[in-house]
Amino acid sequence: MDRLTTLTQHIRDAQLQHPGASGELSSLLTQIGVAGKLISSKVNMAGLVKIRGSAGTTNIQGEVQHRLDQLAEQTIRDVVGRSGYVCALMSEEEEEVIEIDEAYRGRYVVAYDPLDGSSNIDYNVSIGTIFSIFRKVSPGDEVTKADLYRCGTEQVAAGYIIYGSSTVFVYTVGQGVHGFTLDPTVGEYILSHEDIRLPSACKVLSVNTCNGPYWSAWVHDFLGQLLARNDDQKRRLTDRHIGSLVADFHRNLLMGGIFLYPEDARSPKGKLRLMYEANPLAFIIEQAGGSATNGRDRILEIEPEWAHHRVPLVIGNSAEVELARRCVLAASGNGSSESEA
Ligand code: AHM
Ligand code: MG
Repeated sequence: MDRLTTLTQHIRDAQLQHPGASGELSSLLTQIGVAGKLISSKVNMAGLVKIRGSAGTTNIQGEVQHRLDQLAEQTIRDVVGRSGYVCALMSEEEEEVIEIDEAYRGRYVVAYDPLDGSSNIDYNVSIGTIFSIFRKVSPGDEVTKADLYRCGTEQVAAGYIIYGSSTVFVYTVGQGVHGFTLDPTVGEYILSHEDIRLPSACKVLSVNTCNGPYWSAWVHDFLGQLLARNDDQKRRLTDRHIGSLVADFHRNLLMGGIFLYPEDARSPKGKLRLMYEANPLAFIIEQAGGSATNGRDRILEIEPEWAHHRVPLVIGNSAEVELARRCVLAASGNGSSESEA
């Protein structure tokens, strides 16, 4: 019989490779898993108790907050914020950085999107929680800018929990990417996707094509080159787009594919947020053998200006990410995009 591995065991085994480690990061990841279980149960109850619909408020991004967004936010604050392992939280739902009370203060900073895929929340479509973890760098108890606004290369862990047909926790601490499916009958995450590697062929294209009228020329060039791979003999690429980044990313990670949300006339700086959407997924995709760019730079090397810094995002198979970069360069008059990936 195959041996069973729980999330807690897996995190502890990873920690054994760092004998000097305090175990706090392992415990923090476990607590994020607990928050994920609580959010998962609320998501599953959404049609049964009155937690669907708009909360009648908007967040810092001007987006409508759903009641489930707020429940997920409160759950993370209660579980992770009082875990004793974090000194600050940065949430999509909160304009300001949340400094943790002295009594609970620990050594880590967590940036998170409590419930990604807001536009799908009320329609039984997959949504998820995304998180990124940094270690506090400045001495003393005070949380400084140097602790908060860091490049993605400094992340010590990142992951997401997807609430789909099952609930899956995916994480990396820089030793590969691993996925665990929640067994709801016992409330435990069980290893189901060990050492995920991005398939070498890019089979899926995920983009909101209704933004076409607002795109820059390079996006049309890029998509034209991708679509030209299909001919009457063979469909090499197919379109799959959910509209929940976390779900689109998860499917592409397992199938091989490219997701893009480029800058456009409506969102000149891009729509997605660096610290709690692009950075954690970029860490994961690189660990799985892929890449992520804003069209010019590696996502993980972009310096955030603030918690809600937005970036264009192209993420997935490296050859296609590189093709996107060439299209951007060609559009700015610096080379040709033509030698296809
Ligand atoms: P959210 O964090 O408020 O849900 O916003 C981010 C979401 C992503 O999950 C998704 O890729 C994108 O917004 C969809 O945006 P659009 O509706 O413009 O296509
Ligand atoms: Mg989001």
